[in-house]
Amino acid sequence: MRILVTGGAGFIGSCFVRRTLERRDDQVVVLDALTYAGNLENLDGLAVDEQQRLRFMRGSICDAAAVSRAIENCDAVVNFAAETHVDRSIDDPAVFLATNIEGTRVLLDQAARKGVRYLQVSTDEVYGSLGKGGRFREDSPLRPSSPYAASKAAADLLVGAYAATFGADVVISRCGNNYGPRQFPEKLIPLFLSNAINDEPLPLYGDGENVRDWIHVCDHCDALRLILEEGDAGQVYNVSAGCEMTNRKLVERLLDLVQKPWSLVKFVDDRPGHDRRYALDSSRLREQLGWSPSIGFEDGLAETVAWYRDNREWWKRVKSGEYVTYYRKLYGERLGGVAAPSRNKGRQGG
Ligand code: NAD
Ligand code: TDX
Repeated sequence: MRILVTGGAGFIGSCFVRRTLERRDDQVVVLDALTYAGNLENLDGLAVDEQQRLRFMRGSICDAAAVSRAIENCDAVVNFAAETHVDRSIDDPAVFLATNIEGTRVLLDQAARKGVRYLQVSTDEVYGSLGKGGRFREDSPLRPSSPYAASKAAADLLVGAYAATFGADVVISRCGNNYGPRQFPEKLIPLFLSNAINDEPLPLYGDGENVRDWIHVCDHCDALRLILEEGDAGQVYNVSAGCEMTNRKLVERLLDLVQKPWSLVKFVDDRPGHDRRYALDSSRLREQLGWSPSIGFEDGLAETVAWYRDNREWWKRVKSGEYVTYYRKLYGERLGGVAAPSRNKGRQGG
């Protein structure tokens, strides 16, 4: 199988590429714009076999000509390419709408024209926020809270429309929060781990009682492969390992693993529109396609911590650029950094 993997230089996409190339008969074409979140180092060591089964093309999913070149001879498309960080979508929604909606439209046009299967990698955030009880099912209403989530929900609707109107062969996956190696250190786990290792403050939003549904990135990627090959056309599949946790609990575990004190935690203003709880019912995926996760949270988290401990150079390089300026702008002196506008003032341009 030859698969076009868009966003394959990012966190989850690069894991999917790695796992795909473990199958000797598969080939991968990566199309990635290499935004701040894309990193060619994430693909290091791959495709060094004699058959050169990995091809990398730098380009945007919004660029029809680039997509047309990349999709040639491919049997399927898996779309990971997206702007993915909620806080950035609050600061600057425009690029989220461009990449996540228009980019999806460009990909769908070409996948439908070629008649190849298209998998849209979506998220639990499209459903919005849950109270204490219940879990989202695939038919739960879409009530996105952030511009990021709204752009992903819009893309999901577009995918459904291409199936209904043009008979496109599409499937959609909706997964909870991923963790594992090579995640950009703006997301909770890698940000807090890398800060804690450096004895830097950990900015915990609100009361820290928000709940996320965690899954190891490899379990997510295995589910995606199954959905790609065996999912029913037009169907949506929730992907969850059933591991719900408050941010506060998670941070306690992280600090234990790196043996750093709770005093590093600094409570900061809550994220506007911050969803209180996510939890997914993934019985469709488990019962119809026979998927189950294989990595327990304790083991997966310990392995992730070890990866960040052993790969300081990776995250030091990633953190050394624009990232630092961005976070100083958001949190300023509250993190003990340079004086800077507060989070909300910054957002209003003050
Ligand atoms: P990431 O931010 O680590 O990587 C995104 C990748 O997309 C980067 O390599 C970036 O360069 C690339 N990209 C951005 N804009 C592009 C464009 N216009 N054209 C081509 N490439 C572009 O993201 P991730 O965490 O790996 O997420 C991958 C996908 O999975 C996203 O669609 C996201 O919505 C979805 N998802 C993520 C999570 C999670 O917890 N991280 C959970 C559920 C779903
Ligand atoms: O500095 C922080 N402090 C903090 O308290 C950050 C970055 C996050 N948080 C909180 C907000 C969330 O409740 O931690 C939780 C996780 O935050 P993120 O890592 O930003 O992830 P989240 O907003 O839950 O979204 C993630 O999961 C779904 C991914 O970023 C999305 O791409 C994915 O679709």
